[in-house]
Order: sequence, then structure tokens, then C-alpha cells
Amino acid sequence: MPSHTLDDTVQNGESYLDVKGRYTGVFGWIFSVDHKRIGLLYLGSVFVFFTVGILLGLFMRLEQMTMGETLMTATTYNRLFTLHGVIMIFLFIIPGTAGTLGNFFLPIQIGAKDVFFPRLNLLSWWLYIAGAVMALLAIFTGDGMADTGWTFYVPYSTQTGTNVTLALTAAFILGFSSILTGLNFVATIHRMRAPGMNFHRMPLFVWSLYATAWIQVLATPVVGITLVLVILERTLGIGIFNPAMGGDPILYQHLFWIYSHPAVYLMVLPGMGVISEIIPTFCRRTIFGYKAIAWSSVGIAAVGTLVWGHHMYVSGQSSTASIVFSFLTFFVAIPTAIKVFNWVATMYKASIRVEVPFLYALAFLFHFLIGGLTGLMMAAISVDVHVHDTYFVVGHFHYTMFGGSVFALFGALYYWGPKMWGRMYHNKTAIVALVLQLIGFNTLYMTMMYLGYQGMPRRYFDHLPQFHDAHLVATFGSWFLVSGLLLMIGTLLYSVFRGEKAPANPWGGTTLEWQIPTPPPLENFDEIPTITDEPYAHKEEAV
Ligand code: HEM
Ligand SMILES: [Cu+2]
Repeated sequence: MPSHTLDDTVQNGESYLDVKGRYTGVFGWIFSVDHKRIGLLYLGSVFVFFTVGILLGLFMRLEQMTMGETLMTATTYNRLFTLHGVIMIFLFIIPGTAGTLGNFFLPIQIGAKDVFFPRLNLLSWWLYIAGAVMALLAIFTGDGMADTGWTFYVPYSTQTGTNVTLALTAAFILGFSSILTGLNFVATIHRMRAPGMNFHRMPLFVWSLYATAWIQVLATPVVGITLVLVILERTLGIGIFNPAMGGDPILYQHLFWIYSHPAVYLMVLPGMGVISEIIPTFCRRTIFGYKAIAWSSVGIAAVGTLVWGHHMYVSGQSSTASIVFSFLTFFVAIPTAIKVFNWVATMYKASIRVEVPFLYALAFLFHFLIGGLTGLMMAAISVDVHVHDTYFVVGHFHYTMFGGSVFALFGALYYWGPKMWGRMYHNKTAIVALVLQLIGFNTLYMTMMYLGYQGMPRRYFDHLPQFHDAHLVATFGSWFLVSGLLLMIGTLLYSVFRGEKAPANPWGGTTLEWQIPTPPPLENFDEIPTITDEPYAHKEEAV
């Protein structure tokens, strides 16, 4: 079969089918089972929702710029942080790296022509869109968007008149989409590796997706069932969570965090995988501690399932339970630190080529270190009791999820964008955007952590006078951050259509995606390669 490029499958005939009966035009995208197209579909859609989420965050900061009710009422603020949280978690960050770059690069990196279940892959994207549409419909139907926070804690979520039922149904469907992606990735990694590509020759991005996929498959069903129970509680009053009917609200928190703590690793592991690709490429040397980094992904996923109770130190559990959860939480730091030390060891005395993707990797390290260390602070029960439900927590998780995972995703887009759409980005604009992001991000979230430590509670639309100055600083920070984000999205979009043509391997990468043409042809390889080497075998090692 002749090889086709992405372009020649899109034809401008009168029919929406080409001579071979394949869909063309828009249909050629939304019905495509090609893993690369599905990856790009995900990329486009997650960034639409990300932009909405950013603007919701900005509005919340504008409300906090002044004291009292200015822009919005308390209920509107509650709906905004719920929608912001739901969008950022379920519509942006969970599919944000696995669905986009995972779909695009996983098959290529293991020397396969596609994923194991291409049609199921397309179904995942459609379910994602269906869930997204439902989440948005929840804004305009019933009593409007849920005001419970993205955690949907009972008993409030069973009682509020806002449209929790539709929002939960949306989250349930999004969960299915995520499970199917996970299943597909596990099957692909087990069944589709090229000859010679044993587990210890897989790129570290693939390892991180492998660990992520298992979390998706094993943990997501738990939250799915939990959300259905809340729906049943609301519609049929079955009395599982409602204490007035003999139910137990704490049970909800257990079930919710049994999923949602592993889910934070599901959000960050692919980002760590990206960093493990960027660092050896720009350091132009083999990664230090390949096996340690690979297995620590599995270690993080495994230990991460045992620590959920650290969200419940003040909810009502025995002090024995809290102490055990605290101890186990400190334990997660070990596989995480293993990664960090090996990344630093790879950079040590390397002749580094400093480009935008590498700068994002450094930003990831800086933010993730702060996010991780504040996480350890809160793992200590005494500190957590003080800062629980304050802005300290909000600052902490934005540092890990946003400063960590999302900055890794940005770095990955600069790293892999030239391969995906065959065009380079504008270097200077990209750097200006990064600087704005760094200033804005740290001003906003460092100040939030300070506010929280001083006692500013989260999820309030107003604040007391003693918090005013810091809130003002945080809002200024959000302006820098949002400008940096919009500039970056603009410059990436520009590069997609107008950027300079990219060479096949602009960074001297050693993994398989860099060995094929740009943009990669349909089915990736004319002939499936045979793998004889480790993934990061650089010819000339730096001294
Ligand atoms: C310009 C970017 C962003 C801004 C300005 C922003 C701002 C905020 C603000 C003001 C809150 C509410 C604080 C409160 O009153 O409790 C919040 C909550 C939250 N943010 Fe962001 N954020 C941004 C990006 C992100 C990203 C990228 C993520 C995830 C990847 C994220 C995840 C969350 C979550 C999960 C919550 C908690 C919602 C809840 O309490 O239910 N945010 N953010
Ligand atoms: Cu947790």
C-alpha cells in the first residue's frame, strides 16, 4: 500500500468520501480512526475548554480584587469555581496529555502503526465531547451550574437545587472516555510493540502513559459508581449518604478520594514522562537512571492508591487512620524524588542546548518542587489541620497541577509541535510568553499560599480587610499569567498555520518519532522497524 501524508487524505472533491471510500474534509477528522488525527482532535478540544477555564479563573480573581459583592453574587462565585474546577480537571488536565500527545506519540514511539483498538479510540473522543456538551448544558438547564465545588461533596450536593445531576452525568461519561483510553493504551503497549522493543527499551513517555493507563482503568470505575450513587440519592432518595436517612456522608469522601488521589498522579505522570524525554534530548546524552525513572512511575501509581485519607484528616476518621495515611503519603515522595534526582543527574555537566522546551522543563522542576514540598508539609497532620480548606491548598495544587503538569504539557507542545504539524514556533514570542507566565504564575499562587497560611479560607467570594492587599497582588499576578497564556496559545496557533517548515528532527532526538518524516505519514512506518538499542542512545556523550 502506498503511504499517504496527512494532507492527501483530505481532498476537496464534491463528495465527502474520497475514491477509496474514506471520509474527507471535516468528516475526515471527526470520523477518523487514525491515532494522530484523534490526538489532534483532543488537542484542539482540550485547549478550547482550557481557554474557557482560564477566563473563569480570571473572573474569580477580579471579584477578589475588591471587598464586598462587586462583579457577582456569592452563588455565582460558587458556580464559577465549580465550573472552573470541573473544566480544568475533567475536560482539560485528565485528557490533556494522554489523550493528545499520548494518542499521537505512543504508537509511534513503540514502532506501531496505530493503537490496538482504533475505533474505540475514536469512541473515547466522542464520549469526551458528549460529556463536555452535557457539562456545558448544565449551566443553562435546571437551576443552572452546580455550586458544590468540583468535589461534589454530600450532603450538600444531594440537596442543592442547582443542576448537580447533569454535571455528575457529564463527569460519569467523561470517566468512561478516560477508562477506554486507558484500556486502549494498556492493550497497545502489551500487543503492539515493534520487534525488539522490550519494556526496558520503551521511551520513558510510554512508561509514564503505561502507569497512567492502569490508574485510569482501575481507579476511574470507583468514582463512576460513586457519582451514580449521588445521582440516585438525588433522584430516588436511596439514603446511602444522607445522614437524615441513616446514610453516611463520610463514605462519599472515602469513595471520592480513592479515585481522586490516584487521579492527581494520572494528571502528573504523563507530564513527568514528557520531562524525561525533553531532558535527555536537550542535554544530548543518555538519561541517567533509565530503569529507576521507568519503575518509579509504576511505584508512584501503586503507592498513590494507598494515601487517599490525607484529604480527610479533619473530616472524621480515627487518629490511627490519619497517622497511617500520613506515613504512606510521605512515602510517595520517594519514587518522586528518584525521578527528580535522576533528571538533575542527567543535566549535571551536560552540554545543554537551551531551547523553549527545555526552559519549560526547568519551570516544571521549579514549580513541581514547590508543589511537592508544600504537599509534604500538608502530609503532616498538624500542618494540615491549620491550613485545611484555605488558599494554601489552592496554591499548593495549582503549583503541582498547573505549574507542574500543565507547564510540562506546554513544553511538550513546543517540543513535539514541529513534528505534529510540521512547523516551528516563533522563538522570541514563545520566550516572552514564558516570562509572563512565570511572573504571573508565581505572583498569583505564591500569594495564595501566603493568604492561606494567614487564614484566608478557600471557596469564599469575599474577604476580610486584613487579606485585601495580598488579594490585590494575586489579582495583578493573574493578569500577567493570563496574558502569557493567551500569547502562548496565539503563537502556537500561528505556528500551526504559518510557522517555518520544520525539519524531521530539529532537536536531534533519538526516539522513533524523530526518525520518520514530518508530519508523520498515515500508519507512521512503511516498514515496522526492528529495535536493537536503548531509547536514548546518543552517539557523542557530553563530558
Ligand atoms: C489563569 C489560570 C488560572 C486561574 C486564574 C485560576 C484561579 C483559580 C481560583 C481563583 C480558584 C478558586 C479559589 C477559591 O475561591 O477557592 C481556583 C480553583 C481551582 N482551580 Fe484554578 N486557576 C487557573 C488555572 C487552573 C488550572 C490550569 C487548573 C488545573 C489544571 C486549575 C484547577 C483548579 C481547581 C481544581 C480548583 C478548585 C475548584 C474548587 O474549589 O472546587 N486551575 N482557581
Ligand atoms: Cu491526595
